[in-house]
Amino acid sequence: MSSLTSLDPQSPQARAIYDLNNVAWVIFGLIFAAVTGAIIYSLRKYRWREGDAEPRQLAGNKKVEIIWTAVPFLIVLVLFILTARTMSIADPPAAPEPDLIVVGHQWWWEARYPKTGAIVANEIHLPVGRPFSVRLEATDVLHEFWVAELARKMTTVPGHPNHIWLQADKTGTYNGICSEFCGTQHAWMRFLLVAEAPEQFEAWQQTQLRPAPAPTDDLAAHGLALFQASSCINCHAINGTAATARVAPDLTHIASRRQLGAGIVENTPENLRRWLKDPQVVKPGVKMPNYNFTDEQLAQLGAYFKTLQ
Ligand code: HEC
Ligand SMILES: [Cu+2]
Repeated sequence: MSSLTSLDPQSPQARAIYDLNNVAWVIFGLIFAAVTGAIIYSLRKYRWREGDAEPRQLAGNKKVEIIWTAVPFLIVLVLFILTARTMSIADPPAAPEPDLIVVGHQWWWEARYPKTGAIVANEIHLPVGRPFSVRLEATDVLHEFWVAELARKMTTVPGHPNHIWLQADKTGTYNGICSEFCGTQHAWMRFLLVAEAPEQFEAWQQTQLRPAPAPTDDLAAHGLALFQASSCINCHAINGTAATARVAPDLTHIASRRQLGAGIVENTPENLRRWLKDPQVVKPGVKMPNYNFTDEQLAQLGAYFKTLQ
């Protein structure tokens, strides 16, 4: 499990930003040293001594005025050029067709792979070492998609798609967050970004594309029936059942995911049970109602969700 830092870049895009940051700090350091040095020098050299006459006045000195206008201008110009160059590396124009569409919802992330039709939530996979063109959307309010080790931040705006490039140099799991306050559970609007070998990525995608199998045991069959009879299907989709709504996370392969509730708990049978018993206890404010299920119903739903590998 990796951390959430932009000081450990793991992609060409993130490295370009990191390098710019370092150059900027060197420039700021030199300015700080020069200004502080000049102040200390002047304080010592020109301090008032007994018998000193009034010092020579420089107001309106053309040479000095030109120098202290030109030097800051040049510094800003250098920073501007470096930034523009970084932007061309970190953020080249979007590909004509996105590889991935990520949609911010209060408070979870939907990810669609338009080239295959796979739709997942909160756990985004990506083949290692190749740039992915990502279109960013939102359904409700502003969110901000940020995988600190891999790319810049980018706001997701309802009705106005944005774009970033995502790439990971090394296989592994990277943490992502929503980085713009978006309501009660903004802090738990996290996601995992799993970079894996291309064959593994393809296999994962094929798994995600498979419809849910029909349950084979009684308990799970009751779970599916309960799911379809309750209002779950007004919000959730399970491929291969009557549920096709896109208001909430796709549950077709819920059992294959590592976390629930956009990172708030690990996806264990016990946590899933707690979630279904009362999601408001696990994630206060969450946009899913409490159904007051009985223990028997919770066991049925649990048995069914376990089959959704
Ligand atoms: C009003 C819409 C709505 C209804 C109805 C609803 N849910 Fe949800 N559900 C959500 C939302 C939104 C989330 C994601 C919340 C979050 O992470 O902030 C969610 C999350 C979940 C999760 C966790 C998924 C994940 O990947 O984190 C499960 C499991 C779940 N719902 C099951 C159910 C079941 C079972 C029912 C019916 C008994 C149901 N939901 C009814 C909106 C709904
Ligand atoms: Cu958000």
